[in-house]
Amino acid sequence: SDSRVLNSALRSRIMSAEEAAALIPSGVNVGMSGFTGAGYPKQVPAALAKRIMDSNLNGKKFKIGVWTGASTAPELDGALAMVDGVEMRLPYQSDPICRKRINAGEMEYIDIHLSHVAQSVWFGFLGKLDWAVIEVAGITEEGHLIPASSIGNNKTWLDCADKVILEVNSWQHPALEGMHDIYYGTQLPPHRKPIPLVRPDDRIGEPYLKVDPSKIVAIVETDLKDRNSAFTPPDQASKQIAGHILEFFEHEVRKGRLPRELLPLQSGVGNIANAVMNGLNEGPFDNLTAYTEVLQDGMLDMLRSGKLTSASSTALSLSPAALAELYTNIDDYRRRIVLRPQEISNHPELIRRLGVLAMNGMIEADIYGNVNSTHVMGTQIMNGIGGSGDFARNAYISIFMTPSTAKGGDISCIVPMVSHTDHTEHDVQVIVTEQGLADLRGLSPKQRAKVVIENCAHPDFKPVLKDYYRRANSYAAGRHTPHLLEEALSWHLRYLRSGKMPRDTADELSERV
Ligand code: 0RQ
Repeated sequence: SDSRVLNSALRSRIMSAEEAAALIPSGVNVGMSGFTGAGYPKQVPAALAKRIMDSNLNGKKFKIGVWTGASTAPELDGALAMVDGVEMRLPYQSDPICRKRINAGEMEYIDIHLSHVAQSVWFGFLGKLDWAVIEVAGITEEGHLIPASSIGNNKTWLDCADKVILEVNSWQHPALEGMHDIYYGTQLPPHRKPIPLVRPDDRIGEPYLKVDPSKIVAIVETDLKDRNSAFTPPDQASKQIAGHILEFFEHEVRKGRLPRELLPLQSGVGNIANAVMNGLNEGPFDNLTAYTEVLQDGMLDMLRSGKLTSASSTALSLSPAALAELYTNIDDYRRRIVLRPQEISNHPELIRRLGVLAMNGMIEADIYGNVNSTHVMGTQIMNGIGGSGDFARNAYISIFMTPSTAKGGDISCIVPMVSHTDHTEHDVQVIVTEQGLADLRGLSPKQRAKVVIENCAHPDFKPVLKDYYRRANSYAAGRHTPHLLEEALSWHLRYLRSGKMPRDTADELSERV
């Protein structure tokens, strides 16, 4: 047969998704594969969701803890959230149904730095991991697992779980074999050693995941595609943001603070991040490298054009068209792309050593440079911090970017005080909007405020921000980081009450009366 389960002893454990899902009891923690819409299990979670629904209809609550690499797709997060089957979700999600449940208070969610997840499990900080459900591209004769289109936390899930279910997906291209680098040298304190990676494309591990075969209770054969959506062509604002970043890099090269081939690039999720890669692809820099966690279409374009010589990531977040290109020229890409566990792709030691240039999206920034990446109006989770904190804190230069306004111009993304803080002023060096770029290195809080307002705020909100800052600087109790505490979050309150943030001073003053 054309089964990808080549190990004969394991072949006896092949069963249907329904049979496999029937083995998982309520109340357990399940580590699942998946990072962005890549490499997540596609049949067992859906079969489990059906079982949970039946159980709920019979009046018996059935809930599990769901731990992943990062976000997944409707077949996993959507299906389990739909039937209210998730007690606790971690560490990153972006599914609309899942998000709704969390914001309605119906699902617990812990937002953890992606590099912290694996070690937190090893330390025992998150409780017991009972089960693992992992998608792989195949099982070798020796019983090694060929990883699929993402690695995420799979190594840790396979090592720590008591019981393992594998989905062997024949849609995953067999030529992925050899692209992965699984590092088995991580230790726990006080026995940790330096991780021997000094260049972004170094291979320091093995191409396969290992698992104790006695833990494998089920193998489900599938043939279903990853769901990564296509990117929209860059809009005007994204192009302007990309332009400001390119200009900044050129300036840094001229100043001798960056080499001509820059330093390894990290680029976050979404359309703006993708647009910046498009900009770099047309820009003046050559022989670039990437040390990142998601490899989106823009980076693949740069690998194809030769601008980028190599890329290290934990997941392939490619649109169907880009994936087709990858597989057409897989023999070339397999040598230039390395997929690693997320504890390595996002490792602070390695990000600091390599001097990564971190570029991430944000929801809002305040005038002093604090950044909110996760919570709309301070309380509603969007996705999660993901790897943005791993990179921002340890980068050579950490850049955060956003259009200057959201929701058709009713919201200013530059505010007096962020309504939730993910990245403090100490971890944020550059803020970029379509209006311009604020380089905050070497500036005190008051100096920062002037540059952020002047360079990044939208003209509709600039006068009100300037007025806030002027009054704060005159009346605040302390003049180091001047704030008017009764007014600092009034912009968000105003939006929640009236659907608009204040645009001019008269407007703002009438609100306060
Ligand atoms: O919502 O679609 O409902 O209108 O937020 O905003 O402008 O499309 O931007 O796709 O780049 O996402 C921070 C969410 C930005 C992302 C965030 C609303 C806006 C829209 C999305 P709608 P855009 P992006 C590596 C790094 C954290 C994780 C991270 C993110 C939606 O970048 O999740 O960086 N980052 N990981 O309307 C209210 C504001 C708003 C706002 C935007 N100020 N107020 N709503 N929106 N600004 C990857 C991983 O870790 C896996």
